[in-house]
Amino acid sequence: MAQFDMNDFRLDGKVALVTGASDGIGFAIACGLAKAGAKIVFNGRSQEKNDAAVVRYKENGVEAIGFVCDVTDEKAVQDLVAKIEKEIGVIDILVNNAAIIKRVPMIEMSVEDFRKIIDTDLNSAFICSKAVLPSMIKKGHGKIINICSMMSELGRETVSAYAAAKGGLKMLTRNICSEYGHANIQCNGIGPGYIATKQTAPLREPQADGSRHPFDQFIVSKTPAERWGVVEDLMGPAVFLASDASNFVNGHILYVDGGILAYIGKQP
Ligand code: NAP
Ligand code: GCO
Repeated sequence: MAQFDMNDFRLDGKVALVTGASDGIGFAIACGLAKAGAKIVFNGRSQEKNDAAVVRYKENGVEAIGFVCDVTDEKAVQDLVAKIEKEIGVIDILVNNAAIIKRVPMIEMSVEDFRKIIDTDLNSAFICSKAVLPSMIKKGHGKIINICSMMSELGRETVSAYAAAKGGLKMLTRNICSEYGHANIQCNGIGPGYIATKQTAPLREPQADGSRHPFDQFIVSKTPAERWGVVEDLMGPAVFLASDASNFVNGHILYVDGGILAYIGKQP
């Protein structure tokens, strides 16, 4: 039997594109992949945010290259991928991380907002994956990691579009696996639980009287780990799914949620 090799977790020489990685979960995942040896390319919509991110990457010991590119714009994504392939190399690892959320009751949500969220959180993963797959297939391997959500499994008030997109992203993950597994492409998802980032800041804001936000208390009581996740919690799972150590893991959603999905909730 072949010896188990810890180097299978290494990503030396691999090129990783992490979308929407100027901050938050994408930034942390990119740092994790870089620590494992990958070359990091990221994108965001703002040059200013990208420039600030490059400085923060440097402070974390990571040489990242940032591009302005809107993931909902197919032509811009195709051009970006062609540029990366020409100047840096074929993308070995794609992390579809960019997303937006709008919390509003469904009957008050405009169809324009609903479409924009589906476009950013779901269609973008189709656009980016479609752009990188041909070269991955030619090269004979590839890793696509889709950043899913608790809302890939659960609903809740005010997040209809986001939940629809993240549920769809779970199935896009399984479909990419089904369609391209034969070409040695692994497409998996990471489903973060509730993670302390700007996206969830409004849910953690202290109340006027200084007490904790009710949603903050709700999440801590719903989570067996009894805390919010931090972005660093996503680094190890992302490295695993980007590495050869997970070459027979395909179409899987790895929930990194402190146990939320396993738990019925605190008894009264
Ligand atoms: P975040 O800080 O808002 O990060 C999202 C990033 O996406 C932003 O930095 C934004 O960058 C980028 N982005 C948005 N629209 C874009 C577009 N059209 N083109 C390119 N980039 C775009 O949120 P986060 O909490 O880190 O979330 C990251 C991912 O994890 C998302 O997929 C989110 O749904 C998922 N997630 C988050 C949590 C959580 O609790 N925080 C839990 C589960 C899943 P620019 O503004 O620079 O464009
Ligand atoms: C919300 C949150 C969630 C999280 C995350 C959960 O309003 O319920 O923003 O959707 O961000 O995706 O996994």
